[in-house]
Amino acid sequence: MGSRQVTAWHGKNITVAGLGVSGISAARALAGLGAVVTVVDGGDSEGHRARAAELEAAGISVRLGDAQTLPEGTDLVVTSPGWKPDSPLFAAAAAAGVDVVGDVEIAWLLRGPDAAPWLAITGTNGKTTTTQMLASILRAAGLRTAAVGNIGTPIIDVVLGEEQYDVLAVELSSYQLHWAPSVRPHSAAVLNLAPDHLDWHGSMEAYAADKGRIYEGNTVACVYNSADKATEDLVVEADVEEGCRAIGFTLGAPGPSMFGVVDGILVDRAFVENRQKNAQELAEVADVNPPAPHNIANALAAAALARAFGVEPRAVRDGLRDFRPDAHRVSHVDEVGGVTYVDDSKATNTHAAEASLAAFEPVVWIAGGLAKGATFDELVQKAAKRLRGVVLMGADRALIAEALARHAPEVPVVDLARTDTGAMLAAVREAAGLAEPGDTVLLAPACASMDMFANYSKRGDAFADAVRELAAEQA
Ligand code: UMA
Repeated sequence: MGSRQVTAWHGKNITVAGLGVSGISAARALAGLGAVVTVVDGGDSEGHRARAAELEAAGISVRLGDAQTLPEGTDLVVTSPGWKPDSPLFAAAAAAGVDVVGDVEIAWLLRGPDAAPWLAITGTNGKTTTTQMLASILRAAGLRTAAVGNIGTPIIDVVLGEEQYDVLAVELSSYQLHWAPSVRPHSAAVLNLAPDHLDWHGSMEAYAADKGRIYEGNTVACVYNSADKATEDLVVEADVEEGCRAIGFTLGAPGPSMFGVVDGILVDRAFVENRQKNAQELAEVADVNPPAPHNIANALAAAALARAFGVEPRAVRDGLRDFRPDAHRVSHVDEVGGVTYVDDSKATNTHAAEASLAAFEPVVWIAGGLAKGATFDELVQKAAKRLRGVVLMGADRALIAEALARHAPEVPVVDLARTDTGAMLAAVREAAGLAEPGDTVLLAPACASMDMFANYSKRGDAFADAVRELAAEQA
């Protein structure tokens, strides 16, 4: 596998799995390089057909409604990240002796000799925010950069585009890392590791191993979270270039070769002269938006990667000050009748929901959706004391209800069986009924959204709309 078989694209029969963001990018790029491309997708919706028509107009074949059969004569399969490794298409590829790689692998193989190095970020939570913070810091340093990857911009588009970059801030999901064996970032960070996407990976070990690939071949720094030993273990196991250093980050005072916080100041004790004695001040905690503990950790990781690339301290401060978080990440929506409504629709797993529940008390929690193989006992145990009440919705809500019955039987729970478009308004009304003035109603589903919404941002929008409707009703 790898460059040996996939660098000569011309005339190769390449099957692209998935007609989504990454599949379209890969198909166009490979067709542009002279490959004979067929895109296959299990879906056959109106949206799929519209996208297929666009590709077909560019001479690319598309087969909809069959995600299983390998097109005859396929030399290589290039998959979108969401396809599970045990998909029947890949079994057919294996049986035919055909390699499967991801679009990120293709992007890596397509880089020219002067290509911009990658500063890569993964982790169960915080990776999009950290990637954006890093890009902001790099820009403040006057570097030409872009935030790419799982964040939404396919890396192939940037690697083959006309714009020149000095360095890329690359968000990589565990899925992308699984399908990208050759990627060798300049430096990389694993922010944290908690059970997520276990239905895709099969086990926590397999999930961690895929995340750990991000450290392979790093040249300057492997950045880990000193509060999360699993991330440090991945550094120890990685095969890196000679001289590459392990750099930890901590919310406490840093030791040598670490980033941390001293008296409200973010400091670097890694990329300084005489790190046994010296520390470099980078920014104030107040420069981080918002200055919540998990986000300070994100800022430290971004700072560590930027400093590994040689960025000056002042640019770290300026970049952090310039950064504004995206919507649906612990976003304040409104206050209605003395109750604060907060949208953390981005909390699509238990680890993220735990971090946001820890920030509010008393809290009425709106949760549920697709559990992705997760269990909820630990989360409910940790949050139990803060809960005024819970409103559950979505496909796997029974799993959360069972955990609540086991660990917080005294907490009132509303089980909402509705999945129609009015369901979120019903959930917000139920939550308002449970809340008392001074409480927070928090949407932190601990689950993915796709059972009821197109994505987490649509779920967050539905929540904000429902809160506005509630405010109008009570005005
Ligand atoms: N499909 C099948 N069969 C399957 C699976 C999917 O036919 O078994 C088809 C679907 O019908 C659809 C297409 O494949 O048409 C979708 O492919 P995809 O799910 O890989 O999604 P893309 O649109 O290519 O977007 C992907 C990432 N999606 C996933 O990893 C699920 C996007 O991350 C990423 O922004 C984009 O590539 C560009 O790099 C999203 C995400 O949710 C934000 N990521 C997960 C996360 O952050 O937790 C990992």
